[in-house]
Formats: sequence, structure tokens, C-alpha cells
Amino acid sequence: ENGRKVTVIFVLGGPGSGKGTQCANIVQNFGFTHLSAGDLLRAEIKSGSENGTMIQSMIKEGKIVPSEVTVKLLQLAMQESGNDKFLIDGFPRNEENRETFESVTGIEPEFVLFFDCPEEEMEKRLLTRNQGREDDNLETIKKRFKVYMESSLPVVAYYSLKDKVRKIDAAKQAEAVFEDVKAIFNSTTE
Ligand code: UP5
Ligand code: MG
Repeated sequence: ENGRKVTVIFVLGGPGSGKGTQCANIVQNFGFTHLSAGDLLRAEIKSGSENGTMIQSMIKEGKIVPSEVTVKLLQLAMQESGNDKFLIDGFPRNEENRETFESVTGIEPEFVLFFDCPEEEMEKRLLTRNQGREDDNLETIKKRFKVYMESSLPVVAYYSLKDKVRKIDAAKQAEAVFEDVKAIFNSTTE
């Protein structure tokens, strides 16, 4: 928006597929700034902002927070980072998210890193994560899976048609997943 070339990679995949874990690895090796949309929304709840209560109830229900809220948080975080290379984790989650981000920022992703993982493996990981997330209970997890299938996978399909999806088998051990992630970054970003 201010002229500099900004590189964005969307990191997508189901709840518990390992997006946050792998983004931390990528940051250490490739100089990106990691922006988790979910983390930004949870920070917004904690900050006591006027949107906090609305965001909290949507996350508890596994629903997708209105695009304008999330895009604003992402834009602000990008500006404040001082970096020009971003991993945007867990966003866009539906077509409206994608369209809003694109029209507001004018940014198209370099590619989409897509973590593919069976639901039973994701469920096992979420139920044993133990970090006090209000959405890590079986009832909410089922709702998150449904929203993911119905609203988020179409975004992956959209980018797939544009040949922008780099798909990773995310069911393997974290170290093995990162080997595959590294291969993609080494071949596509210089
Ligand atoms: N783990 C990781 N990798 C492993 C591996 N290879 N083998 C075994 N275990 C592995 O990992 C999850 C757990 O699994 C951890 O304990 C980890 O150690 C282990 P993690 O890396 O945290 O997975 P991640 O994909 O990041 O899972 P997360 O739960 O964060 O994904 P979600 O997409 O569900 O959560 P997010 O924070 O993105 O969104 C939460 C909610 O916020 C959404 O449901 C929605 O309500 C809201 N939201 C929006 O409305 N809009 C947005 O744009 C974003 C979020
Ligand atoms: Mg995460």
C-alpha cells in the first residue's frame, strides 16, 4: 500500500494441522514475520477492546470473525512489524476473508502452504494440546472441523486453480514435516 514490495504466504490447514508449529520453524530459518490471525484475535480479546466479547463468542462457536475485524488486525501487525515478508497463518478462512484482504491491501499471496492432515490426527492433537484454549474441547472442535470443510477448503481450491498451492503431508512427525516445508521454501523463495 505504500509502494514497497510485500511478500505474503498464506499458511492454511485444518485446526491442529500444525500451522503454528511449522511457522515458528520457518521464521527461524527464512526471515519471515509470523502473523497468526487466531493469535491476533485472541490478543484482541485480552486487550479488552470493544470487539472482544463478540470475537470470544465466535471463537467459542468455531465461527469466522467478520473480515473487516481480522483484516484490520493483520494490516496493523504488518505495518508495525517493520518487515516485508509475512507468513499469514490461519487466514483467509473463507471466500469473503480472501476477497476483503485482497481488495483492502492489494496483496496477492506468493503461494499457499497447505497442511493436509486427517481429522482424527488433528482431533487427537487438539485434545492433548493443553494450552487452555477455550476452543479445544470436543464440542467446539467438531464445529471448527465443519467450518473448515465448508468454508476454508474452498479457499484452498481457489488457489489450487491458480497453481498457488504447495501441499504438505502434515500427518508426519513435526521434524519430518519441516523437512518438506524447507524444500518448498528453498525452491521458491530466494
Ligand atoms: N503438533 C504440531 N505438529 C505436530 C506433528 N507433526 N505431530 C504431532 N503433533 C504435532 O499444533 C497443534 C498441536 O499439535 C500442538 O500441541 C502441537 O504441539 C502439536 P499447532 O501448530 O498449534 O496447529 P495449528 O494448525 O496452528 O492449530 P490451531 O488450533 O491454532 O488451528 P486453528 O486453525 O483451529 O486455530 P486458529 O488460532 O487459527 O483459529 C482459532 C479460531 O479463531 C477459529 O476457529 C475462528 O473462530 C477464529 N478465527 C477467525 O475467525 N478468523 C481468522 O482469520 C482466524 C481465526
Ligand atoms: Mg495455530
